[in-house]
Amino acid sequence: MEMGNKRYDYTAVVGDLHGSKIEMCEMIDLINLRFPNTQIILTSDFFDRGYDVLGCLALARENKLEAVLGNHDYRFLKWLKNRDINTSYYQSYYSEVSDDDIAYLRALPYYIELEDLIVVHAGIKPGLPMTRQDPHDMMYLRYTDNNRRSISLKKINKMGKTELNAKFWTEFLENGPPKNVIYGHHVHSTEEPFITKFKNGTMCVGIDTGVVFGGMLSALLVPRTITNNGHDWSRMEFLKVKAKQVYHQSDFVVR
Ligand SMILES: [Mn+2]
Repeated sequence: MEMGNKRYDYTAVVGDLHGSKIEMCEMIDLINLRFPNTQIILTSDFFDRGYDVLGCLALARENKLEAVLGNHDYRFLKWLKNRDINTSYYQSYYSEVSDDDIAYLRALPYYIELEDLIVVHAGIKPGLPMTRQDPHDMMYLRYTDNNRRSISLKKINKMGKTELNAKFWTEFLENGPPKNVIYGHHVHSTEEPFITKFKNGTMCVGIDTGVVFGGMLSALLVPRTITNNGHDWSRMEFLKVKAKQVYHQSDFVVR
């Protein structure tokens, strides 16, 4: 989803939404006011848990925001394909979602890659170029064992990370990803984005600070370089909008 030749002054990656429309509006206003001419990229997960899923989706579409497909958005698209399957849960969204919203969702990529950064909803595996990453990993990756079998959060919360020898996907990158990776999907903390730094000078930044769980909506904001061939990472900062309330109770201990 490259936006032609448009030159921006900043890039902002905004974390997972889950229907948190008021906080999303506040964040977009904050970015537009303080950092005009910003390329905004969402880690998405518009769907489930929150109070105004379709409002967030419409806002993203109307503002022509770029976004990567989240697992919850993917689930809705999957449901759309075969509407008669067991769950009527998505029916309420479907009765109100516009064709434009569906077209917007269907056009979302699994990742967005700029000169010196990658935005993905969940994670990536090491040693593979982005074009060869598994879409399922890009939307779902979290903890696995050493054989890369997924371990659910439920199991981790029950038995403990150490006991299960569970490793977060970033722990497999060892020397680091080829470019900085900004991701959502996993709430490491409801206060602060989670930064993992690597030997090669790159980093992974987990930007989902659980707004729907009463945490924050966070955005990573970084200026582009004057020559416009990347970003000035020494000037990276985080913008935060506190959730107005707890919209959904988390089943998991945030760690
Ligand atoms: Mn997710």
